[in-house]
Amino acid sequence: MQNVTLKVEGMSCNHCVVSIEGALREIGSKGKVDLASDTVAVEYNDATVSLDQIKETIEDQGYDVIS
Ligand SMILES: [Cu+2]
Repeated sequence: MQNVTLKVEGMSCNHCVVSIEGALREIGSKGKVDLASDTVAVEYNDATVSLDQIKETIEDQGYDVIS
């Protein structure tokens, strides 16, 4: 398992949390949004999901991955 914490812009409420965490679950990873620090902590298996895929998944929900 790999762990990464991404800085994400545009998350503001519980709806954002549900969208992002749900989308990450759909690609087989586990995300935890922290609205206070604008970050998403993601746990994933890099044999099945790439970091690029994770970033794309978050951006597809309408948010900007800063780092
Ligand atoms: Cu929201």
